[in-house]
Amino acid sequence: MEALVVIDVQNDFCPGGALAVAGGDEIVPVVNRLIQSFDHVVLTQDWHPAGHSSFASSHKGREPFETIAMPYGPQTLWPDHCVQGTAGALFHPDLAWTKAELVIRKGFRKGIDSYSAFYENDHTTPTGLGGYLRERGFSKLTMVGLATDFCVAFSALDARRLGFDVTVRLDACRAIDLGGSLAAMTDRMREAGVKLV
Ligand code: VGL
Ligand code: ZN
Repeated sequence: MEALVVIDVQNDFCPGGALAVAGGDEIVPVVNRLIQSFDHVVLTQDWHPAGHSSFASSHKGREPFETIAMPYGPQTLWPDHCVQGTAGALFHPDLAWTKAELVIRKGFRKGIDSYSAFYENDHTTPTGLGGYLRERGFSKLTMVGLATDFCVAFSALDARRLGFDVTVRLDACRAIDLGGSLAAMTDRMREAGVKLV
């Protein structure tokens, strides 16, 4: 069984948003066509409390896009984004989300970020998505969304680690590309056996 996993197609990751990904809104019609063509669709939603530890504003003297050491490893700092209950955290208004069978929220613990839809950034705290998909009998995942080199890539790598067959549709993704992150994460995905199409 096969599912489409739509990652973080939210206002703050689209032009005009707090952490805008270039061309982020361009994927919406492409993602909508994929949603139509799949029998099963799952969405993720980046969902941070105000004052989240991944926000540069939570660290005195730090600027967005710097990296700091957190107890669980290096963490890139971001502008405040996808704050729970704000307009920026909502799905893009044109995203055809009604068909989704599950919306999984991530990044809701103040002290740890979660790029991956499967594990928080300590790479050990599960979100529950792996168990959900396995229990429902899904073995094949297609992933799309924002951003290619962060939440999509870490989700795809974890899904491979959990034994799923994973395809990333790059035409339905856009990247942040911070310090070569797109090339680095594309290589890591390919090495892990993610099909990039
Ligand atoms: C994301 C940075 C911070 C993403 C989420 O969805 O790729 N990136 N939070
Ligand atoms: Zn985030």
